[in-house]
Amino acid sequence: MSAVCERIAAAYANGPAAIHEAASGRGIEMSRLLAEANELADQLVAQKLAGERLLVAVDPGVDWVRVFLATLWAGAIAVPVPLTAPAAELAYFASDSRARGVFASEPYRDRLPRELETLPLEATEIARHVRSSQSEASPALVLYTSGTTGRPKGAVITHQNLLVQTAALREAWAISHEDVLLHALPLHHLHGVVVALLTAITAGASVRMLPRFDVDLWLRELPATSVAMTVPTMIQRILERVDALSIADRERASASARSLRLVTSGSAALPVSLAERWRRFAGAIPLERYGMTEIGIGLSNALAADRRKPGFVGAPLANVEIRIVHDDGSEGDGPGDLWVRGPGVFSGYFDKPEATAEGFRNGWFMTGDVALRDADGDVRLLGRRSADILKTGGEKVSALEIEEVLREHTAFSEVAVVGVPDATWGDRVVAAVVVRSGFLPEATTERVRAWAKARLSPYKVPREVVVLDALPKNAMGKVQKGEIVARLVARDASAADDSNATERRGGI
Ligand code: MCA
Ligand code: AMP
Repeated sequence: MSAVCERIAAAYANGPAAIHEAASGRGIEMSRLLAEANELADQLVAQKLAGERLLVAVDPGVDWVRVFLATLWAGAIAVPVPLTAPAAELAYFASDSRARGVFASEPYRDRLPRELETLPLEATEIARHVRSSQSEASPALVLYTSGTTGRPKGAVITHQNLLVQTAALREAWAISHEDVLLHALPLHHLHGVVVALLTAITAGASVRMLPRFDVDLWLRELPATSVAMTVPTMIQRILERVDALSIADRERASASARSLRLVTSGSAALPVSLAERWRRFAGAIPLERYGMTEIGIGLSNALAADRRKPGFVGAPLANVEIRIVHDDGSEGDGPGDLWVRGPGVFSGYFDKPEATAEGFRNGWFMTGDVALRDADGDVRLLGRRSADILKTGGEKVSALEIEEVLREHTAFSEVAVVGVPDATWGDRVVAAVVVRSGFLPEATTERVRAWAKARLSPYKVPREVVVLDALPKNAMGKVQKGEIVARLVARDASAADDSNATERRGGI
């Protein structure tokens, strides 16, 4: 048995920790769930699924955790997929990962490829117990992540990666069996599955899981929890909701938030103004940390609230080494490219040795993020090297992947997808299109969104479509995305001025 599996088994040997589903009210003690996961693991081994990739399209909750732990025990490889993905994307994940089967909750079965064997969510027969034979280097998870080229790639995360990453987080954030984690993150990302769920589970903690992020449910669960993990869009949504509450309800919510031991934010930059608004509501700014599917969490602010620096992502965690590499190749404090090395770093992209080789230089993983280090050793992120990698609501999307899909639309002769700075989403995904002659410029946002939703996960679907006479290009014919963004930012600013002026006039 791998060390991370042993750690989980030991964490719940005795004790009342449990998983609760916040929406359904269903709950189960972890010791019972581990026994069920063991039985399911035996069945997976008997079905010769050890070492095979198995898609997980299951609602977050008790079933999800059972299935995931069973794949770990069995030495199978879980491939959690986004539950909102359309059939075309699910078919891609299934074929790219060469999945042998799928665990699926009822609503997702019809969208999954028919040829994939559906696996039971709990053991249906008693199989002989066979000790699983996975090693520390065995793959445990494949997580799909977008990059600058082609379609999403499956990052292979090993049992050792899980052990190292969760140990570093338990230590840095003092996660223990006394904690109750409020879990509202999607489980097809490292953030939801490893940083949040597995870190709690390896600590013997309890978990209260939401089926999806829902502000009211999140606020209702707050008093029962001690740790919550978020992305900035969630912080923004929670504060918007809180502002709309009655004074008494707002004070109650604020008291619950103040009693939390820890609230983290990551996956995208947390604006300092938003952190300060959170401080006014919850008593401390969120603990901001930096991570990536390929490396786990690399940098984190201090647990002590008074040592957290707004606008910074902190210093390296245990077992993480960083390098900031300047344009001339020298190493220093930046600004420069952030490289990461250590036993938590992933083993490569599934079946894509060239992409894996391109991601590393002399054993260092090149994150693509640009960083600056201050005199205390704390890191500030300045953005990404590539303008084609966007972060919308903490979801990484590739502009190029979206452009590929939009080019299939018969009305468009040219397409450029850009990220426009946005208070809610971080980057707002906008498609600038040129309409073919003979087609009416009726590329309204709603129509294109409806068309694109059949082909792309909802968070990749442009939130806005703007029709241009021509895309701005340089002398070499390269589309000037920066100019498109600048025009849209100027347009948004003047629209905001107009509406402020209208409000002022209205007030007179
Ligand atoms: C939903 N919509 C979005 C997004 N999410 N649009 C753009 N970007 C998004 N991220 C669309 C929906 O399709 C819908 O469109 C409309 O917005 C409102 O949907 P709603 O259901 O209200 O949204 P939501 O459920 O509140 O989703 C917002 C969210 C979610 C909770 C912020 O996007 C989310 O869970 N993000 C977290 C992603 C994450 O965990 N990333 C970690 C990766 P319509 O109205 O047309 O139907 S990074 C990572 O793993 C590393 C290690 C790290 O550092 O953490
Ligand atoms: P993903 O590939 O989805 O795991 O996203 C990883 C990327 O999210 C990183 O390379 C960063 O660009 C971004 N990211 C994660 N945490 C932060 C943060 N605290 N501030 C800014 N960007 C972040």
